[in-house]
Amino acid sequence: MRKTLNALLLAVFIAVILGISHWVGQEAYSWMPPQATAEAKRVDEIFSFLASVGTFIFLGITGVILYSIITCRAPKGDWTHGHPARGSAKLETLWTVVPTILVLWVALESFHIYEELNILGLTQIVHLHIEEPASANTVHIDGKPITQEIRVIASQSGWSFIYPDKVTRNELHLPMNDRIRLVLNSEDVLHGFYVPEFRFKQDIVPKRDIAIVIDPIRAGQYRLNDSQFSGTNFALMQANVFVESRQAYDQWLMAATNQPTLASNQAAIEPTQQSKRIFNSHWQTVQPVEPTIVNDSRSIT
Ligand SMILES: [Cu+2]
Repeated sequence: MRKTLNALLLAVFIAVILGISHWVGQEAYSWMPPQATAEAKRVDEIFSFLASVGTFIFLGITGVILYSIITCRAPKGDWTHGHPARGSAKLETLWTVVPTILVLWVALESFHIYEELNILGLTQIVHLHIEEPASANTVHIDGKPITQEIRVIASQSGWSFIYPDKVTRNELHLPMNDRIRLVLNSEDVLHGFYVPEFRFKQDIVPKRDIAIVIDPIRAGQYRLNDSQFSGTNFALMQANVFVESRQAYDQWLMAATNQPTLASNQAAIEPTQQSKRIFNSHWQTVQPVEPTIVNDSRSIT
């Protein structure tokens, strides 16, 4: 009778913590910034999965500890040592096999999603000849053609973007529901391309092209940050990112005046401002690079 009761209790306990873990996993989606790319959905799925698994393990262990405290308490005044339960092969096997399976599952699932994210890294990059009709030259990845290639140039401390029309601009505009390849490169030190809503964080290596492929799905304005400590002003190394309809994107590309202008660059402005420092340390700092000239087709070497 006692055994049946325990088995029933265990079954109910497992069902309850499974329910709670699933709920926490669903809640985990709301802990993240909005999903602005199709890739973000995939990343959030694994995050949600890990949140569920973590919750299940936490509740499972806490439940067993509470059950032991309640049911295995020594009677009042009994100060003798408890039975030294060790060397149970069944328990040891269970305790080794289950986590191993879990870790392998998470590893395989993560690798699968990583593969899907098409982070091409330092592999040989076939540059698209954008001006040619899409059907002729675009590289097909899982059936969806890449329609745009935008070069992202990082330098201490500013971003510039080279669009298919070979003009540099200091804002990243992306047509929605198109598959876009961003080719990242740095002019000086290591930088990091990071847009939280895209769930992409990609390091940028000086003088090396690294490509990532993204699929923006949510219109809006976002902020590109530098995820690497690339010098004194790395925190100021930010740029506006716009995901918009194809039509709006084309209009922006067309409308952007070709009047070469100096890009706004907070890092370049700050040293020129009157500093409010209490004392001058006389420490040398890395002078930020000159702001990029944007809307200027001459700047492409
Ligand atoms: Cu940087």
